Amino acid sequence: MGQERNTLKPEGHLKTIYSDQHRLRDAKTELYGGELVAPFERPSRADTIINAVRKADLGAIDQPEKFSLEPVLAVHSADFVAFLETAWTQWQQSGYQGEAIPTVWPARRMQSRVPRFIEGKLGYYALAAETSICEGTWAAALTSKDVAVTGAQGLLEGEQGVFSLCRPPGHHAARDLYGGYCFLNNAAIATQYLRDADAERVAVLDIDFHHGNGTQDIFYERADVLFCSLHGDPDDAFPHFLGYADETGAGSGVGYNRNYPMPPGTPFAQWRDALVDALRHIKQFAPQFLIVSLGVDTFENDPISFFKLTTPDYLTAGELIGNLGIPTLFVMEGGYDIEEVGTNTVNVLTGFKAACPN
Ligand code: SP5
Ligand code: ZN
Repeated sequence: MGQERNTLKPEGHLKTIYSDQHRLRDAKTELYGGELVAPFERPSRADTIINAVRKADLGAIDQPEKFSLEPVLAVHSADFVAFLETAWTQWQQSGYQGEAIPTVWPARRMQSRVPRFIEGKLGYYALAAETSICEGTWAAALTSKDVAVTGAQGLLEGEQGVFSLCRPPGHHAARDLYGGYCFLNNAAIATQYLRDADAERVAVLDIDFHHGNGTQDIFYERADVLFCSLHGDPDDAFPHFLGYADETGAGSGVGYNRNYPMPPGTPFAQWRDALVDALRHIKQFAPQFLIVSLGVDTFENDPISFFKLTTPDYLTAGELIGNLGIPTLFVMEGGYDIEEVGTNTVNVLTGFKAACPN
């Protein structure tokens, strides 16, 4: 394995989709602990990851193709997309000097109308205030979506494993909500794209430290998409208002949503048991494709999270996923320890590749 670079899908290859357009998302501020700090979700994350991918020689690294808004509008509302597209311009026109941060929300017993003024709009569409909107945010989000859809296209063309190095991440973005560093839900867009192609059933496994509230929300009433998420207990961890174990789906989607919330200090052994259980349900569901929302903020040194996974644990996690033998798209989500984010991410992919050659 390793040095092959031809177009014939050499054994053990795992294609990566990447664009340096992610750098257009370079906010100066994140509201954290009552201060405006440099964002944890920063361009150097993706730079570190792509360097680790190159070093590991996993397979070809391709540019994304450009897709229209059609796959986006299959999971997000048109008014939300129009808001994201113009939010920065509207904010600037209002005369504010800083980055766009919401300050007011449609809280309990208030109205759910979309206000005219940008400050009201921000609160209407935001699920959290830490994610500043700035110049370039929308352009980067669009490219991140292209990276995900190009990866999904790879699965349709017969790839067994593809890594979409998306940035900004996506799993907190719901049908009409942004926040948690996310704008468009790349994993959900890729999932729906596969459904609209020839897949009857698609499973989404979310192993980012945070609950994938956006992805859960988008597919909550559907039996054709199984969503499983391992994450910090929302009692203690962001996004706090979704991700409990009793959220099992609604309507025809009952039984097709599984949450595995875990407490502060959770070690790999406990996390692995949850992963094995989720994988058992995914196997039973027998999907044509698996989407993995891949965050490595479960790492022991992650600055904003509280699980205790170590670098070699990610190899095991990748192997367990690869043992399923299902064509898999890895979509990058979180992971904020800049030192190890590349190695930890590549370890998941390497473990997958070893378990699931070809
Ligand atoms: C994609 C992704 O990983 N998004 C995460 C967004 C989390 N944003 C809010 C973080 C608040 C963290 N508070 C942690 C306190 C630890 N001392
Ligand atoms: Zn996360």
